[in-house]
Formats: sequence, structure tokens, C-alpha cells
Amino acid sequence: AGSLAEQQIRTLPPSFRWGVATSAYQIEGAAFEDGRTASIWDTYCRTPGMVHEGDHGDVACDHYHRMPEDVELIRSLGVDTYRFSVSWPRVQPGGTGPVNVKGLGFYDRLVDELLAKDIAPWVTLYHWDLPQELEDAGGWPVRDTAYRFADYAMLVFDKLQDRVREWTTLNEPWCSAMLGYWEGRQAPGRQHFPDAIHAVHHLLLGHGLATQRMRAAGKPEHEFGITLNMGTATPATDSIEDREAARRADGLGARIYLDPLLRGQYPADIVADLAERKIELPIRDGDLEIIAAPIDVLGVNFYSGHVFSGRDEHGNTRDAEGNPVERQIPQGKPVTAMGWEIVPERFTELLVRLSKDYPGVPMVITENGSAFVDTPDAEDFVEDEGRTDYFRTHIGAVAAARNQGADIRGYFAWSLMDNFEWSYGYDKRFGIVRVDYQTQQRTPKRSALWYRDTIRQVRSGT
Ligand code: GBH
Repeated sequence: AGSLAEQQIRTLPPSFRWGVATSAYQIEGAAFEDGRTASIWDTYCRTPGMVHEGDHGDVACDHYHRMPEDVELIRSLGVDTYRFSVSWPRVQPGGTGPVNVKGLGFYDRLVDELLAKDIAPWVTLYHWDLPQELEDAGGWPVRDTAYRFADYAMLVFDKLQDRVREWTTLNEPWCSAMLGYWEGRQAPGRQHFPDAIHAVHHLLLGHGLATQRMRAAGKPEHEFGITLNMGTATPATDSIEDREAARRADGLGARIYLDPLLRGQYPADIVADLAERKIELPIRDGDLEIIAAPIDVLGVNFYSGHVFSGRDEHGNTRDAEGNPVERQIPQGKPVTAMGWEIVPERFTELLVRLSKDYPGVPMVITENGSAFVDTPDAEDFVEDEGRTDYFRTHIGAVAAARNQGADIRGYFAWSLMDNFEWSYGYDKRFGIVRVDYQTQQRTPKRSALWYRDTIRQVRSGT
């Protein structure tokens, strides 16, 4: 029998794809070796007060020097695919000009190492590490950055396309735009809403330009896509202001990306909201056709879902600047160490909704996972029951969505190992493998063993 989640998981087909995911700045270290230049994250980490305890990615998991061992670790987990990102300033220092042969050589060796162990490489071209020089020239709010990104993408594609089938352009453009240029909680730490909206368009344009060029240079078997982070936005009550708050949260969180990518136009309600604030998307003729270049797979990163109210604590529907209120209302559910509520049923809801609103695009869960305060134990912090439960219920939720008609082809656990958790530094641990940062020793946690056994069971149909 087993739990409901376990029963759901057993309905996944033997062909379902299983992986683990990481990103360059979070694990590589070797921040200034072999010609790599600074990214906006190197700069942000050195800005006092931005990152927990002044942590940075100079060493991180030292993966750059331990890559072969780490690939062996991946193999031992029994996954068939490894999702990693390429560091732009490593491959093209400064973000323009010729390729840095040594930097690109690292990914060349990584791909060979993976293939030698029968693990498919899944490349993400941009996981937030913009070369600092491009930020100095204006960053994502300026149009030129989109063209620079497409040039960089081609440098990587030319070298690896003979061995890499799966290509993701961007990881979570919402984070790059909104956390980077509006909330300032991520690099480059700017706080200007119109800049963030310009960044949205140029990120999408960069995705489209890169996708078109890679598609033209590639083979039919290549698959191209983008990864979006999405949750759910539920109105707290049936009131008009709560429903409006949820609509806006979903609009700026999901539809402003999904609609241009998959329907060729920005959502009219959000364009109207922006116009009311005198903000315009910097669209030029032909941009929407480029952005809507066909994709083969939509990457979905899910962590939590939220309930929204359109009123603040005092009952006001407008904030001090006159903008409509959008307040998240905690539901009293258990939370992870990030404070994010654990709501696997929302994951099913999101995936089923995507399959209905944007039919015809296969989905892959490119990230899902959790940080927990791993409790010390005889095995040294590896008895991570909370994380294991999170995986069980969320993979069950994916299977449930599949059974309701969502076309989901695979799942990646975030993350292979504990790593640099952005503004939270090394304080928050998402790994299924523990990293002792003093010794760089890797130890699989209980969740890793559970994941390995689950994959084995699904593959064998037992
Ligand atoms: C991902 O981003 C990243 O791709 C990855 O690099 C990172 O390590 C991982 O997640 C873990 O954080 O404050 O309750 O509203 C996740 C981005 C953005 C997740 C916003 C949750 C809202 C939570 N996220 N978010 S809440």
C-alpha cells in the first residue's frame, strides 16, 4: 500500500526522466581562475549587508576542481540527467568578444565525463551570473544585453551541441528582473520598478534570439526551452480586491512570461495595469515573433504557493505610493527553513492549470526541493526526514498532475548538494548530499537514498 503520495509515484512511467540540478555560481568556486571575470553576483556579495554574513561563491563547493568526483557522486544516485548552468563570465569574460578557451574547456570536460557515465547533460545558459561589464553598460534593462546573451549562447552551443541535446536559455527570469531590479534582494540589487519591467522584456528577447539562432544552427534532435519559477496565487476571499490582488500576482509572476512565450502577446490586463502606472514594455516591431519562437519544453521550478489579499493590515487597498496592495496571507501550514509553506496540492493545481491554459508544450520540473534545518545525528546531519517528506509529497503531486492530463516528462531535485543559497549564503541547505564546507566532504543524506530507491522502483515498475 504505502502513502497516497507513494501510490501516485508508482503511476509514473518507466520512461520518466530523473535528474538532479545545480547552478554555476552556487557550486563552482574558482571564481577568478582560468580567465573568469566578475559577474554581478561577485559584486553583490561584496556589497556590505546584501548577503548573509558576507558569504560569497569564491570557493563554494569547489566543484570546478572536484568535477570528476562530483560526476561519480551523481552517477551513484542513479539519475539519468544532470542539469547544470554555464557561467557566462567564465566562457566569455566581460560578456563580449571571443571565447575563453580554458573556461569553456571546463564544460567540455564535464559533458564528456557525464556521457562516459551514461548521464545526459542538460545545459542552462543563464542562471543569474551576468558579466559585471554588461551590468555597468545598463544590464538587463537595456536592449543590447539581449543581443549579447544570444552571442554568448552561440559560443556555448557551437562547442557542446554535438553532445548536448537539452538546452535551457534562462533560469527564472522573474528572479533576474523582479528581485534584481525592483526588490533588490538579488544581484545587481537595484530598486526601480520600470527597470524591472524593461528587464522582463529584454530577458525574453534574449531567450527568443538565442533560441532562434541555436535552432537554426542545430539538429532536429535538439530540444530548446526556458525555465520559469511559478507558484499559485489564490485570493484570500471572494472579494473583488482579493481576486484582483491574486490576478496581479499571477500576472506579474507567471503570465507576463508565459503569454508572450506561448501565445505571442503580453497579457492585456497587466499591460493595462502598467499603463495606469505610466510604464510601458519596450517592445519593438518583430520582438513578439522572436520571443514566441517555438520551444520544445517548458521548465517549471516550484517551491510554494501563496494566498493573496488586496488589503493591508489596516484594511487599505492602496499603499503609500497609491499602488494597489498585494499581501501574502500565511495559511498556517508547516514551513521549510526558508519560511515557505509546504503545499504540495498547489503544485498539482499549478501543473494542471498550465496544461489547460498553455496546451501542447511538454513540461519538465527543472527544480523542486527544500531547505530544512538538518538535525545533527550519528551520521552527521544526514537524517533529513523533512526534506525526504517534501520530495515524497511533491513528486506525488507531479504524478497526480500527470494523471489529470498534464504532460510532464521529468523531474529534477534541487539540489544535488548543499551550496551557495544566494542572499542566504551558506546558511540554507537545499542539498540531497551534505557538504562539509571545512573539508569539502560530500555525504548523501537520507533524501538522496530515498530518491535513488524511488527512481529504481519507478524504472522497474514495482
Ligand atoms: C530557485 O529560485 C533558484 O533557481 C535556485 O538557484 C535556488 O537555489 C533555489 O530556488 C532555492 O531558493 O518568499 O515565500 O514568497 C527560487 C526562487 C523565488 C522561490 C521566490 C520562492 C518566493 C517564496 N524563488 N520565492 S516567498
